[in-house]
Amino acid sequence: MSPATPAAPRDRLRIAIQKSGRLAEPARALLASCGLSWRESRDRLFCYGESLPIDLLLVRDDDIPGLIADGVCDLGVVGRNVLSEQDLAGQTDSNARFRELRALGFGGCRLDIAVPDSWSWTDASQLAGKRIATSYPQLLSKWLAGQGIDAQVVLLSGSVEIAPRLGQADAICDLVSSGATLTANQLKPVLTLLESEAVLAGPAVDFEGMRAELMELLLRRLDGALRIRRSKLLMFQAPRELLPSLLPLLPDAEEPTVMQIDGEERLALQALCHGALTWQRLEDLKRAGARGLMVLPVEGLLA
Ligand code: PRT
Ligand code: ZN
Repeated sequence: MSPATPAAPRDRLRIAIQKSGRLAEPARALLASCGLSWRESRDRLFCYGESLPIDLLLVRDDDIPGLIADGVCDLGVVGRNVLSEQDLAGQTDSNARFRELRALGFGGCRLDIAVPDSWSWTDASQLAGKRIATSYPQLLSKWLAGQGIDAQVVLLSGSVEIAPRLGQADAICDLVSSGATLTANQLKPVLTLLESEAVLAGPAVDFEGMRAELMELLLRRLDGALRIRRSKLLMFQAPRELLPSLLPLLPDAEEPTVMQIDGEERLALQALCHGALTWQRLEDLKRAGARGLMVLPVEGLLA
């Protein structure tokens, strides 16, 4: 991004998202599901909002908090790990510079401390006097201070997981999702410092005028889109007398629509469920007498 990029105009909203990487596609897809569409600039760094005055700036994820702090962008989609680290790094007092407006349900990972498999781990006091390699020095130092542990923070910008094998550190503090990278490097996770996912971030101060209106509209649509993502329409049939044992199995469902079929005794039900409809839940429903179970995606929802 050019350093001369001007501040976001007051009558439009400008959102920074990752140009490429783990959060790039899901961020765009989520914003598109809120009815946003764009015309892309030739250099593929800027997307001009067509359906609404909401533009995108495509950047490296690490630049997003700084762009918000400088007012170049109004909002950003970034991992909580990056936002929290940079929030701590840039604070001149203890006040947060950024606000996490919504958790977005993708890019999930944990910031973990991991130690060599060979350690017999008991508790955090074992880290005292040790060297811990990380790309998250602020979050790690804050955590160590909170625990009263005196350890050395070794700052690395990448390949943190090989630091113990190279003799650069005794333990690491890094992002983990499946855990495969740790296993491949003979490390094991022992503590979680932060549960992370992609978030919509903004400055700690409120917007005014048109930007405030646009943000309200965006958040309203985002809430609807996030709710729909988690929602499924469940359809099944069951004998009427089994209803009292079936309905408690749907605690996250809205009032089901019940239709009579085959005279009085057999019912067809449809319920909008807002939680995960796992195989386990479907099997529980079947055991309780539900038949013809069908789970359908929800494309739109207007209360
Ligand atoms: O180019 P740019 O700077 O924009 O991208 P980047 O390479 O810095 O970021 P990217 O795309 O790798 O990650 C962006 C964000 O995705 C991170 O800031 C996190 O919020 C989130 N995320 C989710 C992850 C992971 N999962 C993840 N597993 N970011 C990194 N990892 C790495 C981790 O650092 C480790 O090396 O994957 C490895 C561990 O993965 P597992 O599955 O083996 O445990
Ligand atoms: Zn990055």
